[in-house]
Amino acid sequence: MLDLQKQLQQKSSKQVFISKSEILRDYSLAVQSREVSLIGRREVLSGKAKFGIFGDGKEIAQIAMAKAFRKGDFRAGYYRDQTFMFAIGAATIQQFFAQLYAHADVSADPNSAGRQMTSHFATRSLNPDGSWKDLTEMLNSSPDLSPTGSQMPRLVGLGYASRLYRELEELHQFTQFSRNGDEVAFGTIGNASCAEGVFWEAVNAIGLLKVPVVLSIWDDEYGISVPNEYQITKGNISDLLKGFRREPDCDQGFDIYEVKGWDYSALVETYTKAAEVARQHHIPSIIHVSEMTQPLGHSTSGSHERYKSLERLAWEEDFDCIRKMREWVIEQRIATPGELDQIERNAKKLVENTRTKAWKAFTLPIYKERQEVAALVEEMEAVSVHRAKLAAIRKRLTEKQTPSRREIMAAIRAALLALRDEDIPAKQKLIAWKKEQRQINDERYGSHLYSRSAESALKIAEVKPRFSAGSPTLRGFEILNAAFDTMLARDPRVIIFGEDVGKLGGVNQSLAGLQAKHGELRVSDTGIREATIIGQAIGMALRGLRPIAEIQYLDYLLYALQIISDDLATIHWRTGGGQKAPVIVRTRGHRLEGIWHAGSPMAAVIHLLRGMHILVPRDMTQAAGFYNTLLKGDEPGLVVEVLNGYRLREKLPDNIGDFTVPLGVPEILREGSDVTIVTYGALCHVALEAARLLGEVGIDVEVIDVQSLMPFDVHGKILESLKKTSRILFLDEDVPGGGTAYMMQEVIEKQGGFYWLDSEPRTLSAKPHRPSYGTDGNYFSKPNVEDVFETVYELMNEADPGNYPVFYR
Ligand SMILES: Cc1ncc(C[n+]2csc(CCOP(=O)(O)OP(=O)(O)O)c2C)c(N)n1
Repeated sequence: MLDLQKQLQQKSSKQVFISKSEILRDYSLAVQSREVSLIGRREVLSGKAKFGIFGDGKEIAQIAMAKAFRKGDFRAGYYRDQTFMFAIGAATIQQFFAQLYAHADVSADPNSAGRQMTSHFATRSLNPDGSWKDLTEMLNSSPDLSPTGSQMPRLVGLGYASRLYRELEELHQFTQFSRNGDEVAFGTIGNASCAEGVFWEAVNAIGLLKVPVVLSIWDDEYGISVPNEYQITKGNISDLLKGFRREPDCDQGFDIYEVKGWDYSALVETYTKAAEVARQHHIPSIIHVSEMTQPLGHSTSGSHERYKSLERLAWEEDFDCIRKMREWVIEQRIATPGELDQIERNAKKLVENTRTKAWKAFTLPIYKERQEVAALVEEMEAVSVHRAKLAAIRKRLTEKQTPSRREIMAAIRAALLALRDEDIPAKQKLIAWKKEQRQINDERYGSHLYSRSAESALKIAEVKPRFSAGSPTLRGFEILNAAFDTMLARDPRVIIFGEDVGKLGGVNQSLAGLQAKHGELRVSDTGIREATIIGQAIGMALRGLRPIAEIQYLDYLLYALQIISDDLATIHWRTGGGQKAPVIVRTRGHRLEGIWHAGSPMAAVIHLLRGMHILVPRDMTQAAGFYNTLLKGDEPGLVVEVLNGYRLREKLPDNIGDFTVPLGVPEILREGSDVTIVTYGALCHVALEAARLLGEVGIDVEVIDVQSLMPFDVHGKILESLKKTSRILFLDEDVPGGGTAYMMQEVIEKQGGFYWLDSEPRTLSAKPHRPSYGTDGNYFSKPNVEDVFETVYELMNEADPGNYPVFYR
């Protein structure tokens, strides 16, 4: 420990040398970035772009941070970081304007293909075919999101990955992702966002995991209009963070620095020092950058004069970081005022020229599309009896100075409406154009919700489980244990963690003994911190690892749902296929007891997690098969294991580590010809028992286990069943109108099941209240065998009351 202290002291006494030309380059960049903000704001206020949020007032600190950033490092920041992104060369000014205009083309806006609002950055970790690039040769940024503080959970994992890559020898081979775990994760956050719970959860996790993170707090004393005194106890975040401070002779905790946002040389020195310590010793630091300003106000949505005092506004002018740097440069005789004026003039010119280029590139294809449509409408005008109407539509479309695709499409639709009673050849051309462009636009705005790579989970070939005479019969948890053991042995990138996962081996023992066998870093305990358990997994997956993050019970997934929904599920789509995070979230739910151990909020999951696969295996063999499939794929997935399945006995497949269960393929558990029951998870057994009883009264029920809610029945197997039975019941343990309504829409609307129905489609779910405690509470809260029996019986009674008279009410 003393050695470490000595080394650290030597580091901190090191002077950082910056040449004059570098200082002037930095000044020029800061001025350019400010100009980007000013012109960007103008573009929004003049109606060329919809919304603007910029990094004005934060320029100098970000330039300093960029100096410490190395290849392989990662950023997890937020919408203020444009100067940093320019400084490391991971974003250009032209790309910035392209995103401001929402230029939906990945070559113009590589951050988000025009899908994210301005200043939401991301670098491209993937090749166009979805395979990984060499991340150690890149300066990386994970993709930004707008919910304040949401960059924090993944910062934990981005840093933790370095620790794993350094400390696990078996990972040293993955040189495309790490060189000895030397990579630092740089986080940035606004002062007000430090009031978010995830901030504290992440800081605590980073501190105790001892990961190389340099976290900057950009403190301009406000969160939109609300000052620090309403955000932070004592009004000062550094004061509050003192408890996390590392003691001099200790390697636990953070190094905490406070530095002014306008003090160029102190900032450079602080970042250099903090990053070196993090890189070499995996000691994290927090850099509280105070006295920052926001000269253009929070965003284009309002002006700060409404809530800042005149004194504050005057102070912000005096302490503007660029002004301060200018004064310092002159004072140090690095340049004369005249030379700096010239730099400022050049910067203005450069930014304005670049903006013009970005605008032209954005509008050109849209002008071209408008021209094509105008020409087609004109062609129709020549022969149509509705000439006047068409001419008016064309005029409206062409006289707009800045056309949008929305207006082009609306004009086409208006023209087709005008021509509804007239058939002319040019109309067909217009319809064909509309159809083609619809497809292009669906792709332009919606591609990459799921992977398109060779590893897409939907492309993973099915390998059936193999059984032999010697296959033992084990309890469910032992089946899973054998499966996880093989996964860990087969692939060193597989890392499993969660609450009670390590030493105890999981609350259901499915990981028992695996920490002892594979080591503490491969199977590890975490604190009770669901959001950052997921964030840890996201950051690790963004850096090439294959995390399996456990959330102890499905009901507690809600703590992490925001981050899974906002971040994980959208990563691939919101970067236009630029990044992927194949996280496996493992949890368990449904049948246990009481409100918070027996819930089944499946609709919440289904509707919030588009972009992930949602799997609900009915037993542990199916679960193992799903894990194998997901691990061969490159997409995130959620697996909900059935709580009461751990003690049930199943046959262990001989190929436990290799067999796969295909996604989106339901399984017919029982064939029948009268009614189809569509269900999943724990209710499979309930449905089968009800089907047995119904068989006794002459009703032949087909039971289908959906098992993969997303993707849902990709081959239309359920429709085939419905064609046979023409009656259908959707059954689950979610609230009424939850998972059952989702399944009904899939089959009745999407698959066209409506046309094959002889009875109205039915749903049977749990009650709208949460499951009540105890055996009886459960019986009257959730669908049971008798409920299923009666619901199906009613369907048959309606169809044939003579043969199926009601006997129970
Ligand atoms: C979860 C969430 N709540 C509210 C908002 C609306 N919002 C956007 S920025 C902001 C203020 C953030 O202030 P701060 O963290 O200090 O960063 P700054 O914008 O000042 O750089 C708020 C309240 C949001 N984006 N996300």
